[in-house]
Formats: sequence, structure tokens, C-alpha cells
Amino acid sequence: MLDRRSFLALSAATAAAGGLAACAKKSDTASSGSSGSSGGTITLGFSQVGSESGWRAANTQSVKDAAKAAGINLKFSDAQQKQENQISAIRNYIAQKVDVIAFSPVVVTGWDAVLKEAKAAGIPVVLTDRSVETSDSSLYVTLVGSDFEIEGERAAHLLEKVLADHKGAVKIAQLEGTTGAAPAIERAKGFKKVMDASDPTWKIVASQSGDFTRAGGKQVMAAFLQAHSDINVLFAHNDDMAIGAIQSIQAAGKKPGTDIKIVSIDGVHDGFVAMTKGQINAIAECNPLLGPQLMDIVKTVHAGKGSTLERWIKTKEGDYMAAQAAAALPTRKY
Ligand code: GZL
Repeated sequence: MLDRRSFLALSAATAAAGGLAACAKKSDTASSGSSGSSGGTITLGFSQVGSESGWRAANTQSVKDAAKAAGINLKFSDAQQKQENQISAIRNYIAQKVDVIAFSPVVVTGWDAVLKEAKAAGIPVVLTDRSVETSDSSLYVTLVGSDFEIEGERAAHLLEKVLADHKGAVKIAQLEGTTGAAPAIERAKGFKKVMDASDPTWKIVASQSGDFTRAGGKQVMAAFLQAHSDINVLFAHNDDMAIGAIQSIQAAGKKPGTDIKIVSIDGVHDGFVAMTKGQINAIAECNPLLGPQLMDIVKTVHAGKGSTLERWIKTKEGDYMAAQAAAALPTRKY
């Protein structure tokens, strides 16, 4: 199976043709005014994963604020982390003849049928945040979002820095994101790639999904600690699960950030606060503020110029050690 990077690299040409066709058909319809747009206003149908984390809340706000600023009529739905809800929301947008559909797919598989329906209706689709696995790359025009595999690699390199003075075994617990979701699959892959190449004494002794939620992180970490008293590192696929896990670590009479070093991904406000308290040792940022880029993409696609876009528009993001958190916190945008 193609991994995400090679898949995306291979799909550019077909997508350009397919995307162009969809846009051309849509823009033809758009000019006849029979689409969701009233006059010059573009109507965007957006299906959001849910409201599972601080990252998601910031991402939702960014999309809503950017649509308003761009004068785009936004139809927004929250799928509560259920793929069937996203599929029905996309079908509703097709029925309403919106001009463009955008969504963050909760998991990577199971989208071909509904995306083929959007293509048949001449409605171009833009992916935000997370990717899909499909053999038909004309089913969406572009993806705007982070490289999750690189984020996993970055988290492992941050852990190398956190463990610079560490002596002895490294027993890692991994809190995975939502099962089947691109960030969960790829962050685990990137982390393991660096781990295997860097230090053979590192061992992942427990790994399970906490579904990107605080409750999930707390519950799974409690179970980890029951089964493995020797855990001295936690790698969490997002800050919310790390924050939930901190409660279980403390309940077990251990000091988060000291007895159990913690590296996480996202960089939400509460993650930075936990770093200022020394409870999280480092965070690889994942930027949720995709709204403005998404609206620019929507306007380009609606104008029939989707083929001019890169197949994957990556977001810029940084890495933070706990020592940098206090200085960074006041100007953080999420
Ligand atoms: C990543 C995003 C993930 C975040 C989580 O781009 O899809 O989903 O890392 C969120 O916090 O729930």
C-alpha cells in the first residue's frame, strides 16, 4: 500500500485533471447560478470531526472566523467523531448544491462512495487537517494540513533532548490518537522510525488509543500504570490525552515531567501551561489555524483554478521545550 507521502506525490497529475474537470463543471454550473451560491457569495459546506480536543476547538474557531472574514457563506456540521455523521453531512451539502465541500476526515478509509457522489454533482472537495486513503486521486482537489509522520519524528527528537542526561532503561507508554485516523497512524510511524534508528534501549512497553480526549488519556494511562510500574516516559499523540494522563500519574503517586517524562503533540494553551509547571517536558506543535488558508483555497477552487494548487499544502509549525513555554505563552494564538 502506498504510504501517504508517495501516494500524494503520485496523485498530482490525475488530481489536476480530475480536479479541473470537477471545477470546470462546477464553475459552468456556478455561472448559471444554479449552485449553492447566491450572486457572488460562495457557499462552503464544512464537516468537522467533532469537538474532542483543544486543538479541534481552535481549528473550528479558525474556520468560522476565516469564513466570516472572507465573506464566504459557511454551512458547518460537527460529526461527534463519527464517520457516518460526516458522510451524511456531505450528502446534505450535495443536496443543497453548495459550491465547495471541505472536511477533516475522522479516519482515512471509507470515503470513495460519498466523494464520487460529490464529483458526480460537480462539487469540488477540499481536505483539511487529515487525509484519506483513496485510489482515485481526482476525488479531492487538495489537502491543507500538517505532516503527521514528521510530527512523530519531531516528538522523538524532542524526547532525545529530554533524555539527554537520563541513565538507564527507557520504558515508553504511547497514548495513540483515534484508531484509523491519519494523525494516529502517522505519528506512531514517525516516532518509531526515529526510535528504531536512535537508541536501542528505548522500548514501547504499552500503546493504546485514548481517542485524542482527556478522558481517554486519563483512563488508558491509569491502566498502563497498573500493568507497568516501570514506565518512565509517556509519548502522547496530543496534549489533551497528556493532560488526562497527568491526572492518573499523580493519582499513582508519581510526578509527571519528573518520574515520568512527557512529550506530546499539538501545543494548545493548556499544553503550554502544563509545560510551565514542568508536567510536560516538550511539545511538537501541530497548527490548527487552517481557516485563512482554507478560504483562499475555496476561492481558488470555485474560480476553476484548483489545478494550480499543490496537492498537499503543508502548515508551518515549531517545537517547544518546557523551558521556552513561559516566554511563548503570552503570544500564543490558540
Ligand atoms: C491533528 C488533528 C488531531 C490533533 C488532536 O491535525 O487531526 O485531532 O492532534 C485532534 O488534538 O483531536
